[in-house]
Amino acid sequence: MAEHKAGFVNIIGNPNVGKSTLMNAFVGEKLSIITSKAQTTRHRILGIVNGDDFQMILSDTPGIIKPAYELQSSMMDFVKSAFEDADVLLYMVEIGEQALKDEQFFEKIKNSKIPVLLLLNKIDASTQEELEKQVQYWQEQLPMVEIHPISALNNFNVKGVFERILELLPESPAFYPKDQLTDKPERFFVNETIREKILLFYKKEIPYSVEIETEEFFEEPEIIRMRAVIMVERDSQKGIIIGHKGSALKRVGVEARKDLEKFFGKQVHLELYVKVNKNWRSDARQLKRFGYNQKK
Ligand SMILES: Nc1nc2c(ncn2[C@@H]2O[C@H](COP(=O)(O)OP(=O)(O)OP(=O)(O)O)[C@@H](O)[C@H]2O)c(=O)[nH]1
Ligand SMILES: [Mg+2]
Repeated sequence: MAEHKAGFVNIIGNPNVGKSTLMNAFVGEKLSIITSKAQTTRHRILGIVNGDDFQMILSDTPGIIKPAYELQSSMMDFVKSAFEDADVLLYMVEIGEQALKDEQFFEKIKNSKIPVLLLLNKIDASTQEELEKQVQYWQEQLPMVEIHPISALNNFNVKGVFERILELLPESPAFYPKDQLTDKPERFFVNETIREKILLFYKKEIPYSVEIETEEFFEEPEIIRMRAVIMVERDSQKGIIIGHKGSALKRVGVEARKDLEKFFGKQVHLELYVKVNKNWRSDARQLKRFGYNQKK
């Protein structure tokens, strides 16, 4: 029988370096939302690439930060879990970056027993000279680690990295059915699409104070009907989300619906409303309900 390879390939790094952009490029679907703001990703999201003789299970994780509240602690628990089950680690940095802000995680990478590929991302925004300097810098920092310059955005050298990961994957049967693309349910992608629009359209603390819950997802032959609640921490934030005569909320709804129609390949009806849920991001019980705090 022909050899079959399968394993977990976990992407970690500082916020905003392009982890989600890379995972989507590998999978060829927009599984993870992407914005120019830090802490766009809050969960660990699997993206599965299947072939006849392999299954590569990528996992996108939140950017590494020092947690200031319970939600962020639980985001870092997702990162820790990504260290525990990886067969290959992809440590992503961007051009110009100087080491991980968190030394504990950096030590873990230094001492990793499993293969680590350092992906030097966003080289499209760099010069040859700067790139060479950066490669040298990282070689000194992490002599045991392979360095791969890439541009996740422009798909430069993404295929090369993919081929290298395939070589490193252990021999193993598949972990998931071969037609499965992710571990997350449909409602998760509804939540995330709405949250992406909120990250894009609102300033400062607002996006970080928001959580989405899709309460209804009902598929009819011609249309999918969805209803989602946008939760904020304070009354003042509710007003900002809704905007003058509801115009801001309407924009979120329109833009999210367009993306969801693309994602599900079907007409979508999306109803949104806003609710105050005081201090949800510091409340362990609520976080658990929203899919965080899984270990606790
Ligand atoms: N120029 C350039 N920009 C990139 C590249 N890859 C990603 N970006 C941009 O970098 C920003 C962050 O990308 P994400 O993929 O959301 O980064 P992330 O590491 O998942 O961020 P968090 O989830 O917040 O930790 C977005 O504006 C991307 O368009 C690249 O190769 N070149
Ligand atoms: Mg991300």
